Amino acid sequence: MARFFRKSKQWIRHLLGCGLFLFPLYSNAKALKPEQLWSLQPLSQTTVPKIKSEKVRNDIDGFIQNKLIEKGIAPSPRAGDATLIRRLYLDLHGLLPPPQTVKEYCEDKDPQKYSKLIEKLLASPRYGERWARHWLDVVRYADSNGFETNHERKNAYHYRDYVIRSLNQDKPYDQFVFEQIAGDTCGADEATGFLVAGPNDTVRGKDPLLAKQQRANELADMVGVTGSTFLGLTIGCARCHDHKFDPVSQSDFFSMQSVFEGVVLGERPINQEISKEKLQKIAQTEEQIEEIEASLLQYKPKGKQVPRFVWMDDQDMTFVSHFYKKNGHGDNPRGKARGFLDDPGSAKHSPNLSGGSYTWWTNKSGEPAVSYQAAVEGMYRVWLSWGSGWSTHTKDARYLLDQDGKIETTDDRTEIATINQQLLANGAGKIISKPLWSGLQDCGTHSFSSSSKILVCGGNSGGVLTTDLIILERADKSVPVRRFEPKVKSTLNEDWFHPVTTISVRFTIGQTNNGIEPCIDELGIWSSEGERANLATRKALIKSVTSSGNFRGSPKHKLAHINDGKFGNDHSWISNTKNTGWIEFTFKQPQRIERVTWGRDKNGKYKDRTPSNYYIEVKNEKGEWIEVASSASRKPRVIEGKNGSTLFALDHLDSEKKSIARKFIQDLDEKKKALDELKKKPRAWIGSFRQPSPTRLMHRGDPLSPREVISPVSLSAFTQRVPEYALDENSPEKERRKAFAQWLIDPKHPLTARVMVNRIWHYHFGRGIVATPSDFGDMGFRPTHPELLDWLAGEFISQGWSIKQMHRLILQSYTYQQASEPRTEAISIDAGTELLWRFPPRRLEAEAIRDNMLLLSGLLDEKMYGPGFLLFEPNANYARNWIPKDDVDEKDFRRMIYNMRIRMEQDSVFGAFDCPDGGQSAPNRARSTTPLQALNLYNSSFTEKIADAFSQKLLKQTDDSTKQALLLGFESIFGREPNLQESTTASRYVEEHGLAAYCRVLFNANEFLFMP
Ligand SMILES: [Ca+2]
Ligand SMILES: [Ca+2]
Ligand SMILES: [Ca+2]
Repeated sequence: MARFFRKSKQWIRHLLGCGLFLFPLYSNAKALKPEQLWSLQPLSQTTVPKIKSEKVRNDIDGFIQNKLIEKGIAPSPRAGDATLIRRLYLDLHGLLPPPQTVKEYCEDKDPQKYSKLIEKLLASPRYGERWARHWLDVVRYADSNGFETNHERKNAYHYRDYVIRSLNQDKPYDQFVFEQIAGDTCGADEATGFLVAGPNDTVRGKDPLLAKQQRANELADMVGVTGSTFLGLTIGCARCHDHKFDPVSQSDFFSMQSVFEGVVLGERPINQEISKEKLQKIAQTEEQIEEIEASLLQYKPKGKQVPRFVWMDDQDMTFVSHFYKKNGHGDNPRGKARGFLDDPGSAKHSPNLSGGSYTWWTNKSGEPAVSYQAAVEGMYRVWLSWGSGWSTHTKDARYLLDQDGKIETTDDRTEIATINQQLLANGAGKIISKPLWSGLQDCGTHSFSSSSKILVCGGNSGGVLTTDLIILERADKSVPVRRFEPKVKSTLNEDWFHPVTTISVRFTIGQTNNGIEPCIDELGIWSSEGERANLATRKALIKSVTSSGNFRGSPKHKLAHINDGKFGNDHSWISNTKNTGWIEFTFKQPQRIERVTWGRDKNGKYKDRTPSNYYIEVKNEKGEWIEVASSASRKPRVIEGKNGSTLFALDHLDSEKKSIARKFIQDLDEKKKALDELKKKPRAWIGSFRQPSPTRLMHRGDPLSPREVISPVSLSAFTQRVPEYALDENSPEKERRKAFAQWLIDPKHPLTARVMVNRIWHYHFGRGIVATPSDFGDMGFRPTHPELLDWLAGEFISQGWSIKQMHRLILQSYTYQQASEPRTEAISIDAGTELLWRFPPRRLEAEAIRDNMLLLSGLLDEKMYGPGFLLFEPNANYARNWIPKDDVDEKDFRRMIYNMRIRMEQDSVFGAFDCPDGGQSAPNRARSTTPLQALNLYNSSFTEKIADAFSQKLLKQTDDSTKQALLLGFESIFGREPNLQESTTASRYVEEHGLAAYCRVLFNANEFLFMP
């Protein structure tokens, strides 16, 4: 009775959890001192009890049977082969063994067959899928945010996959722990999904108090889960004041919070090595693109070509040929600095026009790597660009013009330039070890014939040669273009020209992107002197603004809006003629100007009506209009392809050829899109980090009552037990998590190993040596076998923290191999089977039931990893309203570990089987029995569908013999043949109700739902 009382007290205390509201009840209770709490003591050096018995297979049995002898209970007999193989399969894989495998195993005479089976099952990838589920329960993993909006997290799965992989490769547990706390510091970015796996309140009001509270809750979640997962301590209870029972102070809580203070929830690009398969796919796609571009060449316009500009990017195979294999591409980094991807350009240089990357080659001194053929006739100015930024690049790349384009004749070559490819155009910039675009360098005018080629040849120095955009500009004007511009944007465009003094400026439109009346929301004319201001909005300077005609009918569109300083559709001008129109500004006095800016809708909402073909003129002293800029000097617009794939019009082709060429262009578009996709870094819901300001203790846990600054130092209860860390309040964010993780995995740590071996034990036997796997504090249960727990923890550490080694140890014990049948005399002493006089049978989890139904019916899709499947209707509501799908199909037939877990929602069929929703850590699943379970399992459309498939499969395997099919069904699901009574009943049932109904009955049998 006393024992019962002590136990129930433990339970009640545990169930009530941390004791804030228990305070009055326990006002006299004092928290334990570190030396009083059993779990904080160093691992004891235990001697293994030696027992002479054939029922002892390894040291575990010594501990277990020693206790059984004390209580006067005999161990159970060893379970039969059929039971053992079923138990092992369900325990390690969560899947049933195939009936044939069961048969072979039972007939096998090899005395090593049991050990061999363990090895086989541990080596299978199904093992990681099964055991990852256990871990995900503990770390409260889910695929949605929870709270009011409960949006899905499409990219959380990277962490789930990390756990599966780690288990399958038997990653040492100390490493596994370290990576989840600080994986970003050691190439395991995705492991930090652990830190941010908890719920996330995305509704951030404008109230700063509320925001503080939300952030405090986030951090408390991280501290709490880290404490319970790895330490088995309810540290979260010390948020408001010192822990009521365990030696954890409030300052311990905030010290641990300071470790995580810089962790931010959200999605970010993941740093992951690109897999070999992916690299291969990239190379393959690039090759296909080159092939299509080669086929397209024949549709190019022929004859004498004298375009004003020719843009030849290094990756545009319309112009470029390779002499040997390229090494790869240098992708310009994101950023607005010179040479970076988003470099907007300046008065002195063009914006980034590289198309995002350059090509790089092994530098072969004097040898051509690439040729550019523009197929133009006459004098052209050559603008060169290349990839720069690295000290490995050659300092003297040579650019030659080969007149006849024939590589074997060399006396027709003239030198265009020798270029230092380490630096930007004209020797500007510095070597910063980033793949930059050089910008354009004017290399003078040269005479071209249609067969002429520009050869890019290796220099005498350096290991790398690069190629990028080359532009030819027809040399019929004395002044070259000041700046080249990207394609027209609907938002805002700039047109720069050499400074000019004028009294009038005219902007003339010849074409729009969709063939209707052009629209401009604001036109700016910028002075080249003084503060370089927009003169168009200075009404005092302007004599008149006129146009070709104005769109009528809407007050949103007026001529007066062209220079009212406001942007967007509501403040714009529209012409009254399709495709065309002009605007003319006249100043009172001549102005010196250098730039015009204009756009369709700076707000980005409207993209139609955008001028695609236009020119800008100024009036000279004689009253003549002179063109200063036009769409011609912009990067050529895409004429046919959407993805930048063609640079020539198809107007010269007949309709048949046009349609063939269009097909090529379409293919090219798709391939280019695919390539872009392949090159994208995947995004993941994992930890993001920033340097935090010092952490402060919050009085009563209230984020509005900050008190003293708290530094990241190790928890006080472990002083002198574990090597400590003590960082200062401003220490770098990463150092904090590294120090904490190192501290956690120190072999002297009394909790890390104890907690983990107990979890492993818990999942094998259905109950831990400590029955509260995430609470090793005073509120938790005491271990039933303390010496065994310490011995296992010691083995765990000395065997390199190998989880699989722990499985082997446990599975090889006689204790695990016992039969599970109840025995009256044993039950009278130990009804709960805590002393393990038998193997405790237990009901399977929701996941195992569903997976096995799919397996039996032949529908299970074994595809591993990647985005999960969703058992709810797609949903775009701001606050998601998750409605279970009526019908499931093939893509939902993967193992349930790949099911997207939505917080606060349950799967309509299997949720009833105590499936946690990731709202909080679930270290110990309930195993309830409710009528709803039977109802779902018998009547749901899922069961009907699966039972139907199961019966179809059975008939197929038995050549439509119902009699054979029902036997095979029985064997497949129960791993044994039916007895006479069972087979008679089954036959009668099938006759009356059909095979599919019989399969439904099988799915509802206890023998299927329980692990024996
Ligand atoms: Ca390029
Ligand atoms: Ca030649
Ligand atoms: Ca405007």
